Amino acid sequence: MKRSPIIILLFFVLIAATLSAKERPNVLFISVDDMNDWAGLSRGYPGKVHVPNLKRLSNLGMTFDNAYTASPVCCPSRTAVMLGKRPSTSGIYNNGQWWFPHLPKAISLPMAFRSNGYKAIGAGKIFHHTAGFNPPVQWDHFQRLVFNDDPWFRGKKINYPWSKPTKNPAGYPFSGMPRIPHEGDWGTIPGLDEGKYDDSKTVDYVISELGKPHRKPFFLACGIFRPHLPWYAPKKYFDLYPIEDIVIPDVLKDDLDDVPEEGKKLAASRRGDFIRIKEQGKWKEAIQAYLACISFADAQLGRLLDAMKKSKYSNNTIIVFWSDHGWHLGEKNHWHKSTLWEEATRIPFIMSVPGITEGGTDCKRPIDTLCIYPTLLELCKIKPANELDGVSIVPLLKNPEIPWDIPAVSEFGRGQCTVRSERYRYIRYSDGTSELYDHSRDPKEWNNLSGEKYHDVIKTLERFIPDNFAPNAPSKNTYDFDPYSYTWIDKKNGKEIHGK
Ligand SMILES: [Ca+2]
Repeated sequence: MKRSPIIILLFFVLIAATLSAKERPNVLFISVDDMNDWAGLSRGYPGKVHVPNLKRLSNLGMTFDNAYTASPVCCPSRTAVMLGKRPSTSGIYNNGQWWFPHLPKAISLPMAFRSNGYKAIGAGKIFHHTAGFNPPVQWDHFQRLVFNDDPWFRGKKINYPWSKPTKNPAGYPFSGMPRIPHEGDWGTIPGLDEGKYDDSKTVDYVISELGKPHRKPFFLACGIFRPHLPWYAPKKYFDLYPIEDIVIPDVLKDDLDDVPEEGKKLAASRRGDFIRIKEQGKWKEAIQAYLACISFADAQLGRLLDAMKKSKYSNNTIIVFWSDHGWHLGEKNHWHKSTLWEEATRIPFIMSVPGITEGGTDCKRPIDTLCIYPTLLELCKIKPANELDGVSIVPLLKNPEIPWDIPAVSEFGRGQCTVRSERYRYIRYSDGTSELYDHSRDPKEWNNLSGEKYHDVIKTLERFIPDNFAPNAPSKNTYDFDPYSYTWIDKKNGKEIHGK
């Protein structure tokens, strides 16, 4: 029988596609929000934390026990990861700055993958979660975080446990619904099925993509929102943490006495929440809710790992798991993120790379999240099209013990920075004042050593503080933004920037 040339051609196309898919791994990119080092890391929560799926993932790959954020607040942290540029390069220092109209030529991670033969798909919170941070133009498809659903808008039948709902006059652009209070809001939602939570829906979408055939290799991003406030989770996750077992973190009464004024200011920001929580005797309850949300996020990770195992992609998919920054629950008399200390900067970070990482290994070398962009590109054999601030950690993935003299760097606001080596943390505030902690003797960063005696240590660390901090990017009110056409209009000159 004579074969048709078309069939022969199709055969070779199929072989070529199979080969290229084999050569280039897929990426499952999983982020969580505000998850601090209590999530199964050493020196984390002193009590028991239920994160069986984080343990499962760490058994599949390499856990970085000294991983740090690029910036201890959502938008700058995520922008840094997704653009491969530090806040001091991009000028994106806070949650009120849109990156796309400011840097329209920047190549985000999904864009880098797409322009190199990959399909980029995602769901949930990858960039900052409010409107205008996640231009659809970057993705083949993206399912946005389901804001117009529980637990964001719960109707009137829910009793708020201790704070009252407030109205955000802006609301959300898609639903126009008022926003529930952000601070000090936690609990269970009686009658709401676990599958109806926003994070469940994000993960549903990613699981459905793992069940599909893909002709191209994929970059698949799953942005789990928890344990970001509000701390709502199904009851069974609260039940994992009986209130009598909750451990309140160690707080040194005069801890802030040796901290410069700028550090004291950061510690005092949004302290009102902490004061109210303590006044109402809710500290343990708040910790319980935070832990419940960590475990709920962990359960969502478990669903992803199950789906990955069942899929045909499991042998050829890199998994990277990272949190956008940490969170204080009273340490240093602070509640929230937005400081340069260990609590706000240290994060869970795990990578599993088939053929490279050995399952169940730990790496103690300090890294920061700027490594994600160059590492993924290197592993997927993509040459970066623009300059990146971070370094690839492929050498550590191959051998976690190799000498590594690059510290982790985290920035908060223009001109403020911390450098974390395996042993020390150095902090420098915008007015030049500083802190130094020796983690070999002081893991809670209680004793500020900054001074002449440690001149040599400081000199080694301050080399990594950026020489220049880019001016602040324009704030959101520079533009009119239309979420439907995803267009920004510069109010000054009428210039339009399209993100769709
Ligand atoms: Ca202190």
